[in-house]
Amino acid sequence: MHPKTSLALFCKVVDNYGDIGICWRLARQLEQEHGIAVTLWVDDLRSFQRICPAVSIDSEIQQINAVTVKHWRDQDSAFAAEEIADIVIEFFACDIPPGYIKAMSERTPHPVWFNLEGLSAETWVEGCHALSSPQPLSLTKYFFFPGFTSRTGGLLRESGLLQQREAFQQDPPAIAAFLGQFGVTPAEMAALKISLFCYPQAPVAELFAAWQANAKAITCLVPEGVANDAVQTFLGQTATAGASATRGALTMRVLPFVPQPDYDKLLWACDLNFVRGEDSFVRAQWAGKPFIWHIYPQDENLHHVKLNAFLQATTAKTASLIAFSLGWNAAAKDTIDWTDTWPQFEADLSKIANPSIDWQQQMLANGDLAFNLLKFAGTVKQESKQI
Ligand code: TRH
Repeated sequence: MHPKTSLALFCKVVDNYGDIGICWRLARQLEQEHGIAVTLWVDDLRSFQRICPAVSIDSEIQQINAVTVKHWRDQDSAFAAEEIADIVIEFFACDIPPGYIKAMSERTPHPVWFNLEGLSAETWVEGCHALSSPQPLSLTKYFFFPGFTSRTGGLLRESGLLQQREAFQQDPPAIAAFLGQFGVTPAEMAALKISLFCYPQAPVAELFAAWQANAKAITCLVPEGVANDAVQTFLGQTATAGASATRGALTMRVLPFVPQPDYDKLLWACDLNFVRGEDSFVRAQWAGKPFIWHIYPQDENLHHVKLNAFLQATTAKTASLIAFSLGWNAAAKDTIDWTDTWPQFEADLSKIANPSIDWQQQMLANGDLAFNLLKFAGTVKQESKQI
């Protein structure tokens, strides 16, 4: 019997939950669907615990869903060549420990070494995806880019995800039970359901005012800690999980920050999702519902270039979605009047829902990121045997 392929995934949490969110999703999928022995090195167990309550924040090493999780805190220790995995991934150019790199060079064969990059729809990504970069100690690193075209690594997607989603969306009692556990009432379920996940800079208070004045009832479900100031002002009380208030057409309900698989269900259950960063942005695309993306802000408004690249690439759009997205990300040329912009966008929601299914078909054709990454690692291994 062949020993399992081993893989080490190094994750530094720069900010929030996206870094660990992506690495955890990838680690689980590699183990569950491909039988890889995965070790996930992560420096911030507290952030990890927020999306995965099974994580113990005091453990140096723990097994979660058959993935070995190591608390990454010591950059200086030495490693033996036998400890080095067959495949090594550094997420987002985090510097992996020098001792680990040295042991990589002492291992025969050398592991296949990846830098897994962030997601962008910009066209230069295709030219950089899978490029090799010679490193000291005769090592080679490969750049692996997720993306939206067949010349990129594709998007993270577990096998069976879309079937699970469809089964859930076609099961009203399951949706009612899921939302009911957060106190969402039948009347709130019958309204236009919107999940809200964004950065603090979003013009949330202005949008709440437009929703309050809406012709149709709206239920806004917001995880605890998100848009805290505006939510608190609207509620007139602390925005802790379970708090809710109705003003005009808008009912606001604060949810707990849910475990990662439940966040998918929340996206599947809502009619419109506001998402942010990278991982929730991708999950919203697999949810098959209209969504608005709040992109992670970068210096010199670099994120506006990325936002525009995505808006240009996606087929799931209307003029009102583009106007809304630019306004939401402070990337519009003119000042946005949300009381005008919202009704136009709301009227277009059904038009956006269908193209989003076409967009999904395009993304599906690119294969999923975990599969593409392993396939590429196999090719690299094969080529290095022939040299
Ligand atoms: O949290 P984010 O803003 O994360 C990131 C980081 O800031 C990172 O440094 C940056 O590189 C990246 O954005 C672009 O947003 P994101 O990527 O959507 O990650 C959120 C994760 O949290 C995702 O895995 C879903 C999960 N989540 C839950 O598990 N439960 C919840 O209730 C919510 C709201 C999210």
